[in-house]
Amino acid sequence: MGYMVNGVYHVGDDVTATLPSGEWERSRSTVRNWIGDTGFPADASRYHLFVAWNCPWAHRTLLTRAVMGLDAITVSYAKPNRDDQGWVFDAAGEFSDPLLGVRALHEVYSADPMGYTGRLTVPVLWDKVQGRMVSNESADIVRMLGQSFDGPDLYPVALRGDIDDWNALIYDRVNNGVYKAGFAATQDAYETAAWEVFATLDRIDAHLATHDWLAGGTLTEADLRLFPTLARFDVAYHYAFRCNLKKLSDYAHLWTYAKRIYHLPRIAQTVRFDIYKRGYFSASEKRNPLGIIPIGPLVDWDQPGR
Ligand SMILES: N[C@@H](CCC(=O)N[C@@H](CS)C(=O)NCC(=O)O)C(=O)O
Repeated sequence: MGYMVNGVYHVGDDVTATLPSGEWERSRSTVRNWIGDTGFPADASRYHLFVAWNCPWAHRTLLTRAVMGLDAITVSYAKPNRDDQGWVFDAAGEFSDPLLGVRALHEVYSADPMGYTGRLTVPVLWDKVQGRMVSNESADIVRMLGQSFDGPDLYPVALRGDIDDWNALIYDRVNNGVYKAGFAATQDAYETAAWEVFATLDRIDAHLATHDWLAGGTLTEADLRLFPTLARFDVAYHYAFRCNLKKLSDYAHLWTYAKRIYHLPRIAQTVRFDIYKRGYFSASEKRNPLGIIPIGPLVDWDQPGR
């Protein structure tokens, strides 16, 4: 793992992500261009995504690409396990980079003329024509892919207030909440985060008792932002991040809802349960020193949710 200063890669950790209280904090994205801005026209074929299957933030961009039918946006998938070079690629095969042929994500960041400084995160949306990054903020990528191209409206004007409220709650208490539990450095920080995860899942489950979707009567960005955490919950977070009060499959409505999304056209092809396990149970000094991957649980996503 490493970081970059003015386009130069350094091995190691520049900033500790853990606060004195033992809480864990996610770093902020800094490349925030937008499709539709000068120089970034809405032509899907000029863009490329660098992702990792296991990363939930990358997953939401893959989900948006799938739902919007944006196959013209090409994709490179990094290997599930990071090393001292960060996210890396093979020379060939499913974890190679067919676009630039890089062996590490930091080469993508250093190929950007801006001289990037910061952490080397996926996803990255890349402009093949200018040879530069459009954005490394998945929330922006989801919004701009959804809004810049023809397809279903994932952020309808009438539902924006509702969607914004769900997004804020779900980001803090669910998407990032599981990481706050999993990366907590003290008992208190872990318990606070884990209880919040389950209180929020309880609340969402209650909503879904009488609604098919989070906002309005249709699939929106809010659903696509919740789904990556649900897909990883039982196979990874339940055990690897100690979010083990309940499983997703114990929730009557949330589980049906997760399967409803999974069985929509093109969604299942964005999901790789095998890789989630490899990623979240990779060897980590603090969380899984021997890197042993558990055999279970068996989760049956095949029965469609109603
Ligand atoms: N704000 C970013 C966060 C993305 C993120 O944290 N990605 C993780 C993988 S799940 C990463 O690449 N981490 C590498 C690092 O921090 O060095 C986004 O949502 O796009």
